[in-house]
Amino acid sequence: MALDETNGEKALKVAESVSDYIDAIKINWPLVLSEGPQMITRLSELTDVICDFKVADIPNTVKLIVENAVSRGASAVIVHAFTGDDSLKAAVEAAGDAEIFAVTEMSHPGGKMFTAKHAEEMARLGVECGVKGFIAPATRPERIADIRKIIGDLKILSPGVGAQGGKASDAINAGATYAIVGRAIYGSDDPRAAAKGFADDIRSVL
Ligand code: O7M
Repeated sequence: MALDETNGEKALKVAESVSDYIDAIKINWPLVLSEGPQMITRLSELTDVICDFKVADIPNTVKLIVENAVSRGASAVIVHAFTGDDSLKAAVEAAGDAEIFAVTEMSHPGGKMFTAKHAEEMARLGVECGVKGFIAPATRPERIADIRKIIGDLKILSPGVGAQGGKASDAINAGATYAIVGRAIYGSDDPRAAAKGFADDIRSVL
């Protein structure tokens, strides 16, 4: 679940209510900026936490961000791949036993402008640099399949399900390992029922 709810109390309530239907919580800047990085630690007491900081910087800064996120309880950190091999390797080294996931093509319409053109290249680079998985768009399942051909058994986490129009089972059928769902769960009147709906949809194709 992508927990972009900015009210900390509500975020924790949603997280608790859906914890048995999800594999991990992805935390991004909206919640960290509104409630502080201690949210990473709080949520890590419930389930695995993936810090989606889309880190895009020089190796030293990447290292400092990844180390900090992992020391607060993150099981994984998401980075951009366009920064090149030295920054990607710095992320992997700084993560230690935690995982690094790299973004390939982004799920929104603007993702076609630049990221789509270099997605395969970025996937190849990520494999070479030792990342554990990739982000690929549920809004374009055929692109998940393209990335899957390059990365072998590594993980694919696929955002764009629900609010952006993608379907979790289509993403899984195309080769995704996990679907990332945000607003369609935490913004729902009944987050638990919504999470169950996505889990059922995924199970239907496993
Ligand atoms: O389900 P939503 O649309 O409410 O939320 C989707 C989440 O996935 C949100 O946290 C985005 O920042 C993130 N995301 C995308 O939507 N598209 C991308 O291409 C990449 C990500 C992402 O998670 O990157 C790591």
